[in-house]
Amino acid sequence: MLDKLKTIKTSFQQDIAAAADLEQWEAMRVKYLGRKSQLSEVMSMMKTLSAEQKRDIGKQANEVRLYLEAVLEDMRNALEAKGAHANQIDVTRPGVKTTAGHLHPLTRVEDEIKRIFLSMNFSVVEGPEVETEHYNFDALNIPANHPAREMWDTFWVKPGSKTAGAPRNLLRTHTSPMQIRYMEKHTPPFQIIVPGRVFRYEATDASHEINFYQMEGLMVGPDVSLANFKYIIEEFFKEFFNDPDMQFRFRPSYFPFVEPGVEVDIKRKGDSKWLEVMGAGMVHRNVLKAVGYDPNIVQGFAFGMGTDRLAMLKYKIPDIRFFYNGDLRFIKQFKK
Ligand code: FA5
Repeated sequence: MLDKLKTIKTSFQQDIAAAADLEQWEAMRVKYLGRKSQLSEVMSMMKTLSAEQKRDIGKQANEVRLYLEAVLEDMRNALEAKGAHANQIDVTRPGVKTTAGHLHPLTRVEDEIKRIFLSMNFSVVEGPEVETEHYNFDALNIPANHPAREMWDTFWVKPGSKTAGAPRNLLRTHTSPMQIRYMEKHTPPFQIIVPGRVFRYEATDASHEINFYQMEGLMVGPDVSLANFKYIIEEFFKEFFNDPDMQFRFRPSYFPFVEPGVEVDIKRKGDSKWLEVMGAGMVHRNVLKAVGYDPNIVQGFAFGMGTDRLAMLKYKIPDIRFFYNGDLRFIKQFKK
């Protein structure tokens, strides 16, 4: 047994010199100190020995074990130090360029619109995308069966079993419901814009999506007039398109929640045609009354523009669907 212990030690000394990495070190540890090692075989044979032999051989076996452990420990420290060194960063190597993300063009345009209106003392508020029929239509002077509902092809939300019989929900077809929600809770004077996503159940083409963005505007107070609207909206467009000489046309139009209603067209430097950019008008008396205002004391204007359409005009984008198809070759062109 003593011989065996000696052999273990010498063969360990030869083997260990060859351990070049932590993996080989681990194999070595298992071979010499593991449960199936020769050393543990010697240990397990001890019970067959006399008490005297046990003391003597036990002592020697223990010494060998301590020796193996100490050498292995030193070896591991050395290998780890070497490994750590190998992982150090070589600062002289050429760097790998990191690619940072950037804002989607629609977000940029929305931010720009907000910036201009904030500078004119408007506040930004937002509303829910799933709306009730009441806010999207009825409260906006568009009762059920009113032919004007045809103007907004609607995605209706299927009522759940718990909501059966409750008023119908829908995906808002415009940001105008927020006019009502805001007026119900606030007292004029105020001026707000409402950015947001809207949905329409219609066929898509180069200028129509089923999901797009609008920017609503609402200003209410004593003596707010169409002339105020004209001034504010002209200031906005001149700044947005950076074109102080652009031309404007205010055409009569119809939306049930405004009276009179107008459609705004613009013609920028270099444009050959008039471009339609928004619907607007003076808030209808019925709408003011329905939210508890006295239309003889406060008046207001409201407008709604298509954020996507403005982005298309600003960046000369021929097809609205580019915004939504996730093609990075398109999106990446809008890196600042
Ligand atoms: C409205 O949605 C009214 N709520 C606007 C309004 C607000 C009028 C306040 C008066 C007072 P209209 O359906 O025209 O109106 O839509 C407004 C704008 O949204 C359009 O001028 C257009 O720029 C954009 N738009 C409409 N349909 C689509 C579509 N399918 N895809 C992309 N943009 C659209």
